[in-house]
Amino acid sequence: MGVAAMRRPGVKVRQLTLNEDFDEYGRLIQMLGTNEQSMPGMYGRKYSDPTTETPRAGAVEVWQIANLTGDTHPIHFHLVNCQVLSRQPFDVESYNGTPTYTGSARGPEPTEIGWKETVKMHPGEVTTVIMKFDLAKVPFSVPASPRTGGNEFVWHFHILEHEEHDMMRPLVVT
Ligand SMILES: [Cu+2]
Repeated sequence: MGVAAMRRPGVKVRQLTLNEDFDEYGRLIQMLGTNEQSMPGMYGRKYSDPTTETPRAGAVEVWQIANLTGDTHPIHFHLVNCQVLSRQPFDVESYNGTPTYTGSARGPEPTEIGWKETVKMHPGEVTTVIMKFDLAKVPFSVPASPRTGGNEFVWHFHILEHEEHDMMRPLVVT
């Protein structure tokens, strides 16, 4: 897989975000989101909010994840391994759901060529990854998630403090 696959008809491209806000106690809270506002001026969504990432089983998808926060976040995808296609700087201040790029894209670092479970996403950059959502073949039937009704996994920040508060979203393969 690579950049050519990204342009192939049928490869869904999702625009996603890493977000920072304050919770009701004034504590810093980190959230994942899409490029559609969840509330005026906010893109972050809670883990318990309705699922937005629902790839079809067997589908190849490209996720372009804009980091709107001030930190680098290691983002882990359950079920799939991915490949890093690129990282590209954008203007965080003017982000309105579509990034305005401020420089050219660069490929993965030499140490991260190949399959990745967790990918570093730097502040002020859109990190683009590609992955194929094959369900595991198991010799038994797996019941649907009682919460989402699908094959529910997660994608999340891989440091516990942020993962639990609340940088984790369901990933439901349909
Ligand atoms: Cu994980």
